[in-house]
Amino acid sequence: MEQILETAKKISSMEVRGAGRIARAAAAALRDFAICLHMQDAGDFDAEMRKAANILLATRPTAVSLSNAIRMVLRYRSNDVEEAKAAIVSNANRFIQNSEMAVERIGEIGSRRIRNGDTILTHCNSMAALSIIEKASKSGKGIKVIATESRPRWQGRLTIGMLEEMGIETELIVDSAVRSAMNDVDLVVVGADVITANGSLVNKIGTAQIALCAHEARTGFMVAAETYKFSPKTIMGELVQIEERNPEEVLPGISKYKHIRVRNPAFDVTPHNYIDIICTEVGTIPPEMSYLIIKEKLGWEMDEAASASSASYSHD
Ligand code: RUB
Repeated sequence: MEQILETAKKISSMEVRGAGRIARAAAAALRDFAICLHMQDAGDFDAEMRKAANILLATRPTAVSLSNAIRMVLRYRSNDVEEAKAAIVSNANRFIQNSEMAVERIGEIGSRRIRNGDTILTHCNSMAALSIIEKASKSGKGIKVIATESRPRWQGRLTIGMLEEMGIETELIVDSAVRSAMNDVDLVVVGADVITANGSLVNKIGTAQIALCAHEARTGFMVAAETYKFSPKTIMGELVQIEERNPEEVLPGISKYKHIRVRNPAFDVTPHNYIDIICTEVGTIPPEMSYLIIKEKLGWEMDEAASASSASYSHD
């Protein structure tokens, strides 16, 4: 279980972060764990895999990519340990490969909506959003990017490092400068931690106020989201849990204050009516079509979504 605990630690400490990367890391950890498990009894093997899955699931409560990846990897039916292992390895490898291809495809599709000369505003550090920006630039469009710092964890600094590598002209702004920058922005492009059944977006804290500003300024708002970022559980009416992180991330040394409480929600909810388009690997969709992605692309049955709502995790 050591590798699982190590991956879990990397995810909860945010050494591995971003919904897509988290999902791929969890899939790889489950695959490697299964390979190393030496057991004869299929029931014992299942129980160990479930235990490992639950450890990974507990790391970041918001990212649905994590639970979707885990369900895809552990989709096997066998009473033979070796067969179960083979299925897990193949599921995990397929998930990782498809996930990487999805980010590429999103870049190709989403970049078509970017025009020569556009200024793009992005928030946090999203591989899917950056894929769109990179593809637009590589296709010869002269674009400029405005990136937010993304307090308290400064993911914007990762973003500007990547944009620097891509050779794209970029301005870094503090999160609270978004409204004053918005008049110069042609399109907002952000990633997603979760897309709900009604098309709302859960993403890095601050995304909702950017969407509000964009809406008020009549600036387009595009979300880049692989289909495994859509949440089947929300079909059953379940609300997305917003991760509250350690207050020390916002105010180091908080214990010296007696009367101060710090809140540190990591994500917020952007209502679907502030989103123009969601760019997925299967095409761009209006947020209202999210329900269909969950039903048709993720292939979740209603009873599966219902059981996922009542249990923290269960495999097929
Ligand atoms: C990251 C974040 C990203 C999404 C999408 O939050 O909100 O916008 O996860 O990222 P954190 P990607 O830094 O807290 O993990 O497109 O890379 O999956």
